[in-house]
Amino acid sequence: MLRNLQFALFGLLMLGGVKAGAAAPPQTVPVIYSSDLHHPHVDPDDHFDLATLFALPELDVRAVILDCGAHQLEAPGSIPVRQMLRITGRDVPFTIGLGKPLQSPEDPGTDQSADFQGAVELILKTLRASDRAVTIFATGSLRDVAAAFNRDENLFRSRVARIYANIGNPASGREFPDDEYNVGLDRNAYVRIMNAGLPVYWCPCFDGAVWQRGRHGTYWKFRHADVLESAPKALQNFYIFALTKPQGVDPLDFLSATPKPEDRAAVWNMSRAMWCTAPFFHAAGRRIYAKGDADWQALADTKTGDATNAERPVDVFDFVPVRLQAEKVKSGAIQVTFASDPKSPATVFEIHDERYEPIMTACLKHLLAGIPVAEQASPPPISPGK
Ligand SMILES: [Ca+2]
Repeated sequence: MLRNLQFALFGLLMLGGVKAGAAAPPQTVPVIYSSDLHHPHVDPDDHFDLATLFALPELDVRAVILDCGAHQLEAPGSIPVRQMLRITGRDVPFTIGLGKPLQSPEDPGTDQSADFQGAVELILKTLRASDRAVTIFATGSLRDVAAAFNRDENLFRSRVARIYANIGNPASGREFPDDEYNVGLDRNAYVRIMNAGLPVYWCPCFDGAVWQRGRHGTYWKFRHADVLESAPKALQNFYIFALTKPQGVDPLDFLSATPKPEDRAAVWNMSRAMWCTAPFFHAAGRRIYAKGDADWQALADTKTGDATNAERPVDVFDFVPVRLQAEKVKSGAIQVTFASDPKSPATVFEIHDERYEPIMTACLKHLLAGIPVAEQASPPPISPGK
C-alpha cells in the first residue's frame, strides 16, 4: 500500500512536470543495521533506535543483524523487529548474530555453530549484492561486522561507505579501568574494527566517567512522555509492549490494541538514556534546524528537502577526521587514542552545542511523530467465515 502510494505520488510529480532547476530527489543510503535488541529488553534504547532507523526514509535498510546471538535465543530481538516491520509496512531480512565473542581480533567466527552463522553471511551477501557502497550502523557490539571483515577484507574496503560505531569511551584505559558496555560485549571485535583503516565514524557512548558526555560522547536522555505523546498509536503500543511485557498476547496484535491507562501512564513517566540519534541523522544526511527559540527538527537541507527559510540551521554536532588506534592496556581495558588527521577515512563525533539534550529530544519527537505507518498496522476486524 505504502509502495503504491509512492508510485502514485511519483506519477503525479511526472504529470505535473519537474520544475526547472529543481534538485533531483536525494539518493537513499543503503544500510546494514546491527543492534543488541532483545525482548525482554536489556536496554530499551535499542527500541527507540529501531524506530529512528525506520522513520528516516533516506535510509534504505537492507539487513538487520540481531547482535549477541546466544542471548537472542532467550530474548529474541525478532519480536520488536517484526513489530516494526508491521508498523511501517517494510520487508527487511533479519537474523541473529554469532553466539560467542571472537577469540582474537582476526577471528572470522567460522568455528561457531551453524545456528549463529546467519548474520555474517547476511552482511557479506548484502555487500556483494548492493549496487553501491553500503553504510553499516552498529549500536551494540561489532562482533558480526568484524567477523565478516575477517572473512572478506577486500569486499569491505570496496563496498563499505561508512561504519557508524556507537561504542566505547575515549577515557577508558587512559583515565578509567573499565570498558564501556558495548566494548565489553566483544573486545576483540572492537579492536579489529577500530584498527582496520576503514571509514569508521566513531560515536563514543561517553567521554569521561560513565554518564559523562564530554566532548565526544553521544549520551543524552529524555522523558518518554516528551517524545511518545505525539507518536502514532501503533508506535506508542510498541513501547508499551516492550516495557510492560504483557503475557499471552500476540506482539503484532498488541500494536492495534487499547492498552490499560495505568500501563500507558507508567511508560510515559519513564526516562530513557540514549546515544545513537545524532549519528542516525548524520547517516541520513539530515541537518538540525531551529524552529523558534526552543524547538528543533532534523530535516533534509534547504536545497533538497523539507526545510524552509523560516528555519535556521544549527551546528549541534559534527564528525571530525582522526586517526584511530586501539590497544589493550594494563587494566585490561581497550584504550583508543586518536589524533586529528584530515587524510584519515575515520572520524569521531564531536558536540558543538550545549543544548544537545533538548535539541535531540525535540528532533526525536518530531521524527517519531512522522514515522510512516502502514495501513496494516491497524488491521480491520476479520470478517466471519475467513
Ligand atoms: Ca544497543
